[in-house]
Amino acid sequence: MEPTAGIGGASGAIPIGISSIGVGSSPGSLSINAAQPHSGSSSSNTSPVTLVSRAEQRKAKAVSDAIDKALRLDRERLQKERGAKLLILGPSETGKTTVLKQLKLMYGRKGLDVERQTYRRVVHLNTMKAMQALSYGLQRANIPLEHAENIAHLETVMRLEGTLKRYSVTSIGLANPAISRKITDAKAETDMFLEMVPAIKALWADNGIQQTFRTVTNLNLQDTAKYFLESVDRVADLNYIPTDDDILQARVRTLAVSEHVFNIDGVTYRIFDVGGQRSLRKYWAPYFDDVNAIIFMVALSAYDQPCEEDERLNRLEECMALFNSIANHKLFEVTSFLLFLNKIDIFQRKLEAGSLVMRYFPDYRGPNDYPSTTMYFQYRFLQQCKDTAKQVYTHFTHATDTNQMRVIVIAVNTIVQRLNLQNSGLM
Ligand SMILES: Nc1nc2c(ncn2[C@@H]2O[C@H](COP(=O)(O)OP(=O)(O)OP(=O)(O)O)[C@@H](O)[C@H]2O)c(=O)[nH]1
Ligand SMILES: [Mg+2]
Repeated sequence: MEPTAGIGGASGAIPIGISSIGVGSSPGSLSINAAQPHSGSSSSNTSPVTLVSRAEQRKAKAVSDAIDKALRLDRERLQKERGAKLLILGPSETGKTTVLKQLKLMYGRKGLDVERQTYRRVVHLNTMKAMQALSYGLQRANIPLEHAENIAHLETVMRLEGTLKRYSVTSIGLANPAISRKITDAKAETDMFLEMVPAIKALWADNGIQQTFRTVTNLNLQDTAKYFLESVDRVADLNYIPTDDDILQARVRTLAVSEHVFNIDGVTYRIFDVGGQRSLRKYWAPYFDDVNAIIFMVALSAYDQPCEEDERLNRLEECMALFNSIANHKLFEVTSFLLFLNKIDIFQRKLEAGSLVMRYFPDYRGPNDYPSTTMYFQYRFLQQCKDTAKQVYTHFTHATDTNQMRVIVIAVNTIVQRLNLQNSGLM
């Protein structure tokens, strides 16, 4: 926050000089100082000394007003030019890019139009991967297919493993040739999807796959699998164009840090989206300077899932450890923290289905309901901050829900603006 501190220092220096010629010394207060050296002289006193003094006072005030105005304009220009720098951090699959998509929808000039066509392929890949994961799950759990004729379909889907791997590492707008090489063949991808459609539809309608979906855990299934599997006819249409909701639901791993500029109610934000996988976290550090605010994303629904990179670790425990290292980082001492406890829709569904939080967090002894369990997790996260005075603003979010996110973004903007003003000495 170097420039901000600089601004504060400059504004502190001006009134001292002015006060020496008789103007109030508190920054921003430019009233004529009542305790002047010539105190005692009444307004009817017309001695030349007083007249000169009054003229000087008026002049001093005019100068001080002009300086003050110039400073204010300078501060505003600087803030506008630089914008508030905001990082969206957190582990993989917690919803960072989804929040960014919502910001594009709400404040971007073109919404999600720029990427709309590209997401057609992402939706197709997400749908194929979802059915592939279910087919493997069914085999592993020895669940029989309801209709024997679907065995051929199952084999078709499972044969795709190698091909899908080649196509499945996708990230939009990447400059990395090793990765972009894998996603260049859009037509082949679409053809592959269209060939698969009959198999996907037949299998999704089969009770064996439905049972797998409901009962088998650790399927490595995306949260949005059901959404796309129920939309196969629509997304397989030759004229299919992804809707905003499709794009919000679609999953693409972020591999490179990207910067996006938004104007939110008159404030410019430079927002950085990062890749959350462990191997990508080393690329975060170069962006840690002069950060005004951090949104730290947590997938609350991951409380019963193992960590992707280390099966022995609980995903939420790993997320807490990451929050600990970010929240206590020396470069973020004056950074505002916004903690988004996300995916509350899935979290709530899991609780309603009878999944016990204390099975994964044995120290939790409270009731297995939404208010108590969310309070517990919020407490666990806030406990990670060593500086107990540090303000962390928590929001329980459903990042794919545009209406909920709109309200939250407005609240976040208000908080960031207020804290920014405080830090720059404007409040
Ligand atoms: N149901 C539900 N799905 C969500 C929510 N937030 C995000 N998702 C979905 O979760 C998946 C992962 O979200 P992303 O935004 O790509 O996750 P990320 O944190 O950017 O992941 P990386 O880029 O790998 O770091 C996407 O399919 C989203 O649609 C939520 O609140 N509820
Ligand atoms: Mg992402």
